[in-house]
Amino acid sequence: MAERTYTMIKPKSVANNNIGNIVARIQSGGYKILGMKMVQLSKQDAEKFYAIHAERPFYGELTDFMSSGPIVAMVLEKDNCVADYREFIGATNPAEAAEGTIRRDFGTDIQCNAVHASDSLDNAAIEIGFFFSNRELVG
Ligand code: FUP
Repeated sequence: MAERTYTMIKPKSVANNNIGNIVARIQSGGYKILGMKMVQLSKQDAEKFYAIHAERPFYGELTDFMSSGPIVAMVLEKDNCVADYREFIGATNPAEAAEGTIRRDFGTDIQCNAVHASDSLDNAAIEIGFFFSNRELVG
């Protein structure tokens, strides 16, 4: 069944000029891009987006990093999109990510791991709504 997920290219990968490379990977993986924009999160936006991690020791650093420069936000669509895309990008830590995955090839460490991906269908809907209105999505 067709599903949607939310993904974003993190600040370091934008700064390293890897937007095009990562978008090409996503498209060649069969994911249809329904919406895409480049924005810079405020510290407050990043704290809200990652509120689920508020009690984790890395919350401050993670939200500093995620608000340190522009990110590229995207909505993707494919059958079984949420689970397939998590596998496609690889494990959270790029050093543990499978060969040929986006995080393995473009991530540098567990924080700068190239891309975010929603971890469930419910969170995908919340995260898509955080960045996009319906009229910003095609199809
Ligand atoms: P994931 O769903 O694969 O992005 O991974 P998590 O939900 O475990 O972590 C969310 C984000 O927190 C990761 F993208 C990077 C960051 N993180 C750290 O910065 N340090 C850690 O030790 C673990 C995660």
